[in-house]
Amino acid sequence: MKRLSASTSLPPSVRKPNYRRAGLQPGIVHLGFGAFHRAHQAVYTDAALEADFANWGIIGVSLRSSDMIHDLKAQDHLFSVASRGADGTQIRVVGSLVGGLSANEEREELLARLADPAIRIVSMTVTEKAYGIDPHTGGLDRAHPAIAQDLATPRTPVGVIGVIVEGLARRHAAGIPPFTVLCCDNLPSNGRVLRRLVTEMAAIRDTTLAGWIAEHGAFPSTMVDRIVPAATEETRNRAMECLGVEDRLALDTEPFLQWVIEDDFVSGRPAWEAGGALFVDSVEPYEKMKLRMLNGAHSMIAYLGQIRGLEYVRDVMAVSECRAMVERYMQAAAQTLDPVPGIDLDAYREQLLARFANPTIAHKTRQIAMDGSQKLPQRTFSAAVDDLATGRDGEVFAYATAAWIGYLLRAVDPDDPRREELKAAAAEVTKGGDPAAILAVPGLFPQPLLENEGWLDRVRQSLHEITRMDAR
Ligand code: CS2
Repeated sequence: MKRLSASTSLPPSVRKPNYRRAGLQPGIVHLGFGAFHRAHQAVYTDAALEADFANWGIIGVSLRSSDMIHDLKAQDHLFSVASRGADGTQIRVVGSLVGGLSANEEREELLARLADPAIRIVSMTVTEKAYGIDPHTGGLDRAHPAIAQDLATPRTPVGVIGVIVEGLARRHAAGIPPFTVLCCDNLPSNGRVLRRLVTEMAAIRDTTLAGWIAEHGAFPSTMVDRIVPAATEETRNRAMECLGVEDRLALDTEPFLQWVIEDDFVSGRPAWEAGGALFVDSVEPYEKMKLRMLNGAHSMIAYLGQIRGLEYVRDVMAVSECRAMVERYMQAAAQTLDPVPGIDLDAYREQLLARFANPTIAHKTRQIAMDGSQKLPQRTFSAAVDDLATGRDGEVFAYATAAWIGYLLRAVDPDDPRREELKAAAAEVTKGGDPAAILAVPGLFPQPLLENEGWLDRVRQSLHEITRMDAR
């Protein structure tokens, strides 16, 4: 079967890059070339290049497996994104990628690129667990495997922070301005978090380097949103039917997409507003809204789905008592927020409910259920703390917490970087029937929750309910 390439003649219904792609030079290195990046930042950059052509091509980097990079290179860096919703399906072939690197196979090429003055932005989507954040301090976790390795051998880094610091060190040594570091993961104040991790690691190497980064670097915070299920054989087969050629990087996603960015870049940026990106002074209110209302509800749906044997988010939304719980969750989460400029939270909630129920999107509850220890603190526990602080009872957050614990009790091997601790704690809970052992896992639950007997009781009661339901 022929592969998608620059010479493929695509059907007229497929939207193609409408700019001089052959002349496009790289300006961005993106770490974490996965599905989310392809359906989000790559699409926004495609729109920016169409509206205002400049050298902002993206080099996609995989820090772990190299398969997708091989596929990218074999397809002239092209791939398709199908947005599927009530109005049917729209397919777009994205042209904003101009290169691909596998960090394992091409580490030196990657570091040379990061030191190239043409690269002005380094963006990333590497998931929460990759950063090595110490849950107690919010700073660098020196025990995190990649952090430990990159502190020992900083010139051949393997982790995201080590790669950024070595890239910046080379630029500093060569007298080149730093690149802007653009974090696109679901972390609160992600730019601020990144600035701290990068300067902390740099300071361990060389305080002059750290001072230079602190003074001249930029780490804008961003809020990113688009539901992008992991691609399956079915995705690729459907893409083949629509394109007439094979696309191993094809994706299905929803029509909705959103990007809110702090406009703080060292050496310019693409005209992402052409794709609908919103530039603001402070991303925090948007980020909090999305983490608590979307991601928090998403995690609860994932655990309820896993417990009830429901494969997709849409299946959970089709169970009326689950849907009602999700709606209550979103309402309670909204009550913990300050007003978000330009956003009506009721309308936002209604839109989320419709997005989760989208019948054409097959988003696996198993995919969202992973890495709970890295996700729930900012999605659920911080909202519970704020809810209790205003005199409310934190009930839905207790229920969501119990759903996670219920999932841990039945999961044989939860997909989580802290799986060993969680498995040991879950075994204790199974023995004694009280969730205390999970609540005691260090650095997970904020102190105000652990000190609130009423809330802890609610977690216990909900866990009883949930495990009874499980038994049924
Ligand atoms: C999800 C997110 O997997 C998860 O944890 O909650 O990936 C979610 O789909 C995105 O943040 C939506 O923008």
